[in-house]
Amino acid sequence: MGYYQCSNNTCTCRPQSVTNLLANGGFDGDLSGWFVNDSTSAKGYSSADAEGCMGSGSLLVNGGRGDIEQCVQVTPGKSYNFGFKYKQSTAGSFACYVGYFAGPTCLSTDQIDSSPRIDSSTVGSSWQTYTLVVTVPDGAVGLQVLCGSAGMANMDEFYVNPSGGF
Ligand SMILES: [Ca+2]
Repeated sequence: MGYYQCSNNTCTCRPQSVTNLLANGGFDGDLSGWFVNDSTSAKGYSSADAEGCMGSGSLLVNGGRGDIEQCVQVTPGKSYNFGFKYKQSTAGSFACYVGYFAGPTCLSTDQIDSSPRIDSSTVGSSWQTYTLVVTVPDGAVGLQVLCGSAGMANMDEFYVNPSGGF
């Protein structure tokens, strides 16, 4: 437990990379930046942080019928690193998709394609790392990260980054 760095009596958690396109990929204090299309009990904020930082937390998913989403603008044909950290006690508690859209705001009617389902059978009390390189299809300028859940999991430090990680 502890902060990433302290100076002049001010302590901060690890900042996300400036090239990470997502807003608030690390859930620093809340779910701002993300569109929550579900109840707060199914997609809520947890103070459990992937790096144990007291100034940050994570997304707590717990079943529900909807999802949590964020849309970023991308370049057709370009590759991006996608990833996040998670922990779950039951396999397949979360399911995420990377979707590609012809419009920059990821309207459902503009969807061109989607990644295969992203989930994991790895369980335990320690944080795990998921990484994937995605290539944006021709004609797509919006990329949406969407996660739903069938069980309970903590998720943190999401990124969509052309040149790095979280
Ligand atoms: Ca965090």
